[in-house]
Amino acid sequence: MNFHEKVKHLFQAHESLLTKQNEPMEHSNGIYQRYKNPILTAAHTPLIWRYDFDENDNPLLLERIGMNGTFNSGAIKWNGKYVLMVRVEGDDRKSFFAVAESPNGIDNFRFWDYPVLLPDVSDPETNVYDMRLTRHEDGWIYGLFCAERKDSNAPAGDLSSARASCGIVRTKDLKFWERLPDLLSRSQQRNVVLHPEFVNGKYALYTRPQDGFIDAGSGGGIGWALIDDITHAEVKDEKIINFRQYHTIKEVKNGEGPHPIQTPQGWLHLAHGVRACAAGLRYVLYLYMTDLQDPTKVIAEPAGHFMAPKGAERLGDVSNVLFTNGWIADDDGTVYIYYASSDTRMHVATSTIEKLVDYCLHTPADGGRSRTSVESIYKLINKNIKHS
Ligand code: BGC
Ligand code: BMA
Repeated sequence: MNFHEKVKHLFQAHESLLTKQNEPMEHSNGIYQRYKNPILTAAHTPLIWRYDFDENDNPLLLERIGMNGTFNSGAIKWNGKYVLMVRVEGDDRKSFFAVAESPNGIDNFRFWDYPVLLPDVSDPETNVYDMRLTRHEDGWIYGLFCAERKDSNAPAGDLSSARASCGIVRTKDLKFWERLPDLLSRSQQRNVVLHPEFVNGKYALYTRPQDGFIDAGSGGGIGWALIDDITHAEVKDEKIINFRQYHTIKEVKNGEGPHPIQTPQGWLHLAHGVRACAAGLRYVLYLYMTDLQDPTKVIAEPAGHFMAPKGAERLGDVSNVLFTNGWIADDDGTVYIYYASSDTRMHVATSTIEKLVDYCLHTPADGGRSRTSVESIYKLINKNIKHS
């Protein structure tokens, strides 16, 4: 094959991957529907990011810049399209953000030609990831993400200690991004999410205070903080609204996923919970609901996980991880849950607001003990078996 044939071949294969139809999986628990194919993988990234197509400069047609993974995406419905703000990670372990859009939310996702070139702040970060998009009632679309820097206090030779803080950008068109100063906070912050509405006239953030870069330490769970000025955002008072708990799926860490969806019965939240086991950290997704009038008050929380890594999802760069920071609620009540598996690829699952609320309100809560779990099963059996 000559150079031009090889190029043609590459583009044809890429195009057939991008246009591959997705199908629902056969099994569903009724609550949500998984789909067969991942919606975005490293192979979906544009060829023009990776290859130099100038025959003089790249006669062997080698890939020049490798892409390692596409995961942890923010999501928004934009001009009738399902738009993801994808965490793309290169082979160099640097993550960056890139927009991909689909006409139907389940397949045909396609990256825009250029990834996002984030403006810098005065203390430039090393790495960025996990952007949450919020269309706020102030008229801006905000992107909150984790900005990571090497820990300058780490002892010499420790090249892993880092500090996580929350970076903030905003836009009106998803193209031009204005960078605001990072969130000021006493503790490290990853997984910060902007609530879509003002609360008491202030911006409201879901936070996740933690003592160290990896360890939550005294950080009790998902927090809540009101912010006076988003252009100089500072966490002054923070209260924990969703606690970590012994012997649950969120014993070690938890964090808000995308911003909650407003429903007639309350705010519907999607989050991740982490526990430690011999195989490392296990990340699963869970749901909870808070009061419409008082979004800091939890009104329902089913026991256990809503989704956990399954089958091929279990394996990847950081195995045994499901993570989410994006979902889209359509006008007809359909919910598109965009989740990543094992820090490697993106998937979609669909549900409806009605089903997710029903799941939250009618799944037994965690009683905290094996015995209470059996009691929940007894209740159900007794309903099902009519004793005469
Ligand atoms: C990685 C993240 C990870 C974090 C904590 C970062 O360096 O990029 O994916 O969540 O470390 O382990
Ligand atoms: C975290 C997250 C994600 C990642 C997960 C598992 O702390 O912020 O970036 O998916 O770890 O590695």
